[in-house]
Amino acid sequence: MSGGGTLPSVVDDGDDRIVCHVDVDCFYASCERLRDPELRGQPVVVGMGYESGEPHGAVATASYEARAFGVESAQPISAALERLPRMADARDDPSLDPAEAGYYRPVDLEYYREVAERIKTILRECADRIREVSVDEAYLDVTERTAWTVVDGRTLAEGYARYVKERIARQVGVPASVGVAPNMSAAKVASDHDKPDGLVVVEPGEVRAFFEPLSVSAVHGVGPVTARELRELGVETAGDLAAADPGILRERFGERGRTLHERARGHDDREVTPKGRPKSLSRESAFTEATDDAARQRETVAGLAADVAERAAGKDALYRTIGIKAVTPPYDVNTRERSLPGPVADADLVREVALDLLAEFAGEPIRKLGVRVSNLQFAAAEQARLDGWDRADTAECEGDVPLCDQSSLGDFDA
Ligand code: TTP
Ligand code: MG
Repeated sequence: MSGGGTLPSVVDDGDDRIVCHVDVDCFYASCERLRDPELRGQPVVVGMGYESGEPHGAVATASYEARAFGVESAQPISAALERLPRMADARDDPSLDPAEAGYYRPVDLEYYREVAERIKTILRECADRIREVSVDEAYLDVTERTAWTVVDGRTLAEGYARYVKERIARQVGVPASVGVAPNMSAAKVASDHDKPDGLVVVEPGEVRAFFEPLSVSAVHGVGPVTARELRELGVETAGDLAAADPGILRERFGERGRTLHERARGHDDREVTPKGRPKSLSRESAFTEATDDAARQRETVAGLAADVAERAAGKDALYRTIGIKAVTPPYDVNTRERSLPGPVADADLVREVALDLLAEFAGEPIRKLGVRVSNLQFAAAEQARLDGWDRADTAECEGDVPLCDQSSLGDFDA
């Protein structure tokens, strides 16, 4: 950020934080094994739209033993069956080898949710703040529970992560991979780095080196499409991405380019906040060309302010700080904010304060404007609902949608 103030609520590089990312290994298959010991150690395929004995449906997940046969998520069951026949068929058919067959089960979401609920209870006990990303995946901020201090050649954080992992194994009975790092995106990559049953620790100061050799698609937020586009630019590894020209990335991918560049460099300021309870809410709008037309600028800010206030109202959020962002050519990001004596939910006030802050830029050309409310508080009734782990949707933050957690709510600096 240059050319202006920084928002005090934005954390620095957060090198002292300790974030764990927990992701259960082949979750649905692990749940099936939990209630049917016959499946343990065996190839297991869980099919969406699958019915016993039928070839219909698609693979929701496969155990690692089944993956070794080439079975993977989203594959049609018929294709999976070609690679890995059903155990029942193999037993009846002398031309098939039961040692090269697997168990197929239909999805039973209700049961998986129950198991997820048991895991969630443990995770809640293990961290001060947790963010549930999908049915089998969560970020934990454990900064207050442990430390990066090294004792006998290991960090205390590693011991703590092992404790979390073992509690899940012992109390619930499913294997999970855990990544520990000073920020969310590095923790996410770490948990994925040594699956299944992984425990990967990336200490502060090692994040950039850890990313360096990885494929660019390992960077959280780089899906197959972005990976392909990056490769066209000659960017193959996360190290290449970290070293790439930020101007070119921004040109090609917009703000997202900046975020991905930062992540590859080991920076990720996002805080672990419960889903639906962001640290801030904001909206931005870019002009096709920089404009110094004060009326247009004010009109834009007024519109953004109304939008942000409405979203805050929709979330039953009160705010104590109102801010604006003004991007001036070439790409100087200026932020200004004002804090109020107490939390409010007042659309007129958001507009007034935002316009007042804009006045400082009178006469300057502006490329982009943003309005943000922060220091949020949520009404108590709403908190109970938002805390619920009530959805079985998955992989929400994968693919080419990198800004879908709290940063999608528009954190200026995400
Ligand atoms: P993931 O955590 O992505 O996958 P996983 O737990 O099966 O395997 P691993 O973490 O070891 O790589 O998703 C969690 C569950 O979500 C998964 O068990 C099944 C479900 N799911 C689908 O139904 N369809 C999909 O395409 C994916 C990726 C997951
Ligand atoms: Mg998983």
